[in-house]
Amino acid sequence: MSKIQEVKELVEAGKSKKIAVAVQEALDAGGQPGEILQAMVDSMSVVGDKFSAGEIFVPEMLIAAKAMSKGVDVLKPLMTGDNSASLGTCVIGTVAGDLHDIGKNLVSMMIESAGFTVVDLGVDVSAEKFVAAIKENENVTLVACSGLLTTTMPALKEAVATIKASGLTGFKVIVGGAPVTPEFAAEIGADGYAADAGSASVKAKELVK
Ligand code: B1M
Repeated sequence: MSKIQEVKELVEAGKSKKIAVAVQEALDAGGQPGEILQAMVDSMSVVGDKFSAGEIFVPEMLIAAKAMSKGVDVLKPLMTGDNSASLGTCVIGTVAGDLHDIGKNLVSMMIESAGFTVVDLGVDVSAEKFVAAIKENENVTLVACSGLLTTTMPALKEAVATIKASGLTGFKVIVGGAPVTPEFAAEIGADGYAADAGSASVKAKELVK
């Protein structure tokens, strides 16, 4: 079995204690960080499919997520690149009612590497908390809201509406997450949308230029 395949299987099985070593071994065997990350993202899709099929339940999803996060920790220093540019501060969070943070953390990592200072509010972030963070932090040029559940899409809408209605200026709002479409992003008044972490960093730079 290739080292990358091993990483994939360890994430699916939620083996968080073994994952850091396996990711390092995959790197040592010549695997590229992006390729190893993609393997872990693919594993989470498999986990999601198994959950949908009733083959696994929430605890198994949770341990797979923990394993993936530990694997990402090993890759992070290799993926953040040159962040000497200063594009201001990005306030990021997963919206109210939503506890999914892996995608948000990847977006955060890529946005940081694009040259933003990132203030990560975590998960289950209320619209008011986004607004408070924009007020509390200096030079906020970007607000990034993530949502992974169809049931929290209204919370995304509320976050964008509350941020826009706050009267605060000087920043753009980007939204994303699996159920979000460019049409939905436009409909709720977001300034930008991205489908994945890589395109989020490209869009982020575009928005603040
Ligand atoms: Co949940 N979950 N989950 N879950 N979970 C999904 C999302 C689901 C699709 C699984 C399924 O049914 N197949 C489903 C949602 C269905 C729907 O809404 N249509 C689901 C469900 C139903 C639930 C619960 C309701 C289950 C329950 O309790 N019965 C519950 C809800 C809890 C809550 O949030 N209130 C729940 C709970 C959980 C765990 C806590 C156990 C765990 C999350 C742990 C954690 O994140 N720390 C979990 C997990 C792990 C998943 C799956 C398996 C994996 C998510 C993930 O990390 N993917 C997921 C199935 C799946 O995704 N196929 C599933 C990998 C990650 C890299 O991708 O997050 O999509 P993703 O991020 C991408 C893009 O979306 C995008 O870029 C990222 C990187 O490329 N992106 C952005 C994300 N944010 C962005 C922001 C941007 C731009 C792009 O700009 C700001």
